[in-house]
Amino acid sequence: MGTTLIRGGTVVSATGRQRIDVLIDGERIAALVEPGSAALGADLAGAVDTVIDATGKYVIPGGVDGHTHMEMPFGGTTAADTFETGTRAAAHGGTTTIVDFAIQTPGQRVQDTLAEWHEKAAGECAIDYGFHQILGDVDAEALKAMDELVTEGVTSFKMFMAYPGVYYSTDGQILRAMQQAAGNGGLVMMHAENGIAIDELVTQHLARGETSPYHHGVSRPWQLEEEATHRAIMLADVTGAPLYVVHVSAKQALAQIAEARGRGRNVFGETCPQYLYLSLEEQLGAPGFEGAKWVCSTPLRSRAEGHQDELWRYLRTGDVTTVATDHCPFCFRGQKEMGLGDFSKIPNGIGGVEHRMDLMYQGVVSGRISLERWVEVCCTTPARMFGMYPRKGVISPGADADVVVYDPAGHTSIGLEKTHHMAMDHSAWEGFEIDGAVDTVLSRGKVVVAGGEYRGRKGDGRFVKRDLSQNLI
Ligand code: DUC
Ligand code: ZN
Ligand code: ZN
Repeated sequence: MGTTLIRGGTVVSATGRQRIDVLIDGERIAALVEPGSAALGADLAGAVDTVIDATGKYVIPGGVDGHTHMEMPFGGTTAADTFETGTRAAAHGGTTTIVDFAIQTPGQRVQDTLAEWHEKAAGECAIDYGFHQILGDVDAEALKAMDELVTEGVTSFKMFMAYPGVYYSTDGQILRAMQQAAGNGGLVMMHAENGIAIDELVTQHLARGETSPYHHGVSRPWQLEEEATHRAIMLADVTGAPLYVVHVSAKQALAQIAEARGRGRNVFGETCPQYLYLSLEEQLGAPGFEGAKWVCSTPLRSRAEGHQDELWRYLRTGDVTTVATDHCPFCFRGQKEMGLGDFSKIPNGIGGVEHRMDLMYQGVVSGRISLERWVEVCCTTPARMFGMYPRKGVISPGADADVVVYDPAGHTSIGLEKTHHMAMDHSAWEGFEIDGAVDTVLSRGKVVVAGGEYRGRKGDGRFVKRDLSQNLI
């Protein structure tokens, strides 16, 4: 692998930007070198093994997507991307670390499910990966397992207030898991929707013959996201545990998070590009069964109600802490089609791991967020939040050399199937024109993508044992 110099670019961090060169030695960043600096020898470029010209381009830390579901079993089928295809697609899009979810369902030992997910991912990934643990059955054994997992680098635990009978936890179970996390330093992640009430609404819509994908959205109204978010915050308050609310889509839920943060609570909100750009009316309400492509939970929200603009505002002002994808791809043919005539049978999920960096860069182009905030919410903060900083999420001596050269003059058109690398027969982002393009991607010092071409290998990616100490930002 040797030494690499990334020369001529502008290094962007969460706190600023600087014209400086990046020297990589093996898998790590060795130094940031002032152009023309004599300190490391006048002709550094001549002394290294590889020179990457980043003139006119941004040099940013590799993206960290803290919420993906490769090969996730859901509603009788399995998410279409394997760890191999999904991480390769992520690399194409400038993401160099994912944190995926091992899933425990009732009757399973937590440790066994984590072992199963390790097996699925080992030797398959193009980029580094970590795991959160989904707790689908919080009992005494599962609580004990939480203590064990935090010592094994799995330091965050997701529970569901939705999906009764599948992943759902009662308030009592949530309270117990939060108490455990308060004791062992783990982070509780919450899918905050009132699933009991939602199931009633789903039954009522179907009984009225309202079976289209649009009704997936209206059966999960924002009130039931706001209510669950508030409840989760109150449970966290009682226990003293920090709380990370995943895939927030309703502006009212974010107002709850902002209010808690205003009271000094350790409550954090994650959103996803789909909630910033897409809507109930335009996508879920597309003609015929087309809207199934965008069935996910929490659902896309009404543009008329102004959720998207409010989410951008919260992102700019800091109450949205991170942007992840909740990448959970299903093909239209054969998978989404399982819900023809009954929206409740459409597997929930949107694929997007490949497009997050590009899509969020559009927020910079349109002036909604700064260049630094882009790096902060997509790279640095997820690394800090999930205990991987300063190995990940920053270009600094000693950090892993996960680096993206991003070309602001590039252009990416997201089209039908084969303009992306995800294992899907459609794209939720079809028709999006992206100003800017990923140019070169390095994962621990190795060029894995250059000029749109994949140069890595499956198995390049390693498990990241996460640390508790940086869990909070
Ligand atoms: N939401 C989704 O859209 N898919 C997977 C699970 C979830 O919570
Ligand atoms: Zn969820
Ligand atoms: Zn998810």
